Amino acid sequence: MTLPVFFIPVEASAHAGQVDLLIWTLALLVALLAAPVFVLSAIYLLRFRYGRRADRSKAQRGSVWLEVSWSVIPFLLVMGFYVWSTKLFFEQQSPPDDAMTINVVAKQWMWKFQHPSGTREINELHVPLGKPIRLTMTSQDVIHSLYLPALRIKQDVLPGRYTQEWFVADKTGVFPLRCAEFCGTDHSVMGGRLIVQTPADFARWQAQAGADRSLAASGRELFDRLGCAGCHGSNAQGSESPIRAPPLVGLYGRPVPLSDGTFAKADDQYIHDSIMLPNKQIAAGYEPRMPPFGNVLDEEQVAQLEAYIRSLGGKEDK
Ligand code: HEC
Ligand SMILES: [Cu+2]
Repeated sequence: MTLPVFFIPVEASAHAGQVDLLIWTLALLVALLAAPVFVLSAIYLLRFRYGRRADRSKAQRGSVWLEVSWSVIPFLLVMGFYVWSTKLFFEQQSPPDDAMTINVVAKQWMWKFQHPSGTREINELHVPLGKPIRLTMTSQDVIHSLYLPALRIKQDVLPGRYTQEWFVADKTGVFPLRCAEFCGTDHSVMGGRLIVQTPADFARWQAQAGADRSLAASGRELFDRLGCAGCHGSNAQGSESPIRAPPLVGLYGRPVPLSDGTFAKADDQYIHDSIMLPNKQIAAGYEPRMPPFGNVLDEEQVAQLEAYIRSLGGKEDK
């Protein structure tokens, strides 16, 4: 429900329409509740002002029913909005399983995007119409926030941690993309464009943008180049020498027993931390002998290694 109001951005997803409907309904309700208060205040202020000879003999002493109703009715209304907005919030937290994952790395002062096909772009994000897209985001330096006004979504992007947001764009076109968290000198120009294309146009763009090597293939190449294979085995099957390291095949999405007796789920965050800060969580039955790669790799490379490890099996990734 886009009202023709100049300061409201266009809606480019069904979610955007739902957010607007919520906000407009809330605004309307507040206006309906506030209007009588202001109007009656003004009338009474004039009518019973000092020195005016109005009839003050029939002053109300209060009414239990009135008081109860103006407490209970707004309470129920507010609870209704609470349920409504919470439902929207949870929908926005849970991307569907068939979502396409695009990795986002924020840094002072640009946005970098990596598609599963391997295509990379800076400050521009091309997506196909009608397909669920999940953005897995992290920062190379300070806190940023990825804001897509046309989709009514905004999420902080933190160093050392993954956050996500997802959407299904339902309108082709070019929409603004912004950083919404003050992040230094050039924060104000840290933005770009979201470009929503029909699936055919998107495929054409991807072909000419040179998707020569998938994210997972780049990860595989890094895996060999960085010597991960030396410990984890050439196909990440695990090895006994020189240092015994766990196999990474089938790791993704699985619960991993840790040396302190607890379990961790091998999600993107776990794999990220296993590479960058290996001593944070030690796999049970192994020595903490893996060197930290936190100073060696940037976030884009970690995303490639993760894509490779995901491709080795475990939970499907599309
Ligand atoms: C010197 C040997 C060595 C090298 C090199 C090495 N690792 Fe490891 N890795 C280990 C050991 C030992 C463990 C188990 C102990 C731990 O959890 O830290 C491990 C654990 C892991 C885990 C967690 C596995 C699980 O089952 O919980 C991942 C993921 C991983 N490594 C990825 C990598 C990647 C990617 C690289 C290359 C950038 C790499 N490793 C390089 C030895 C190594
Ligand atoms: Cu920023």
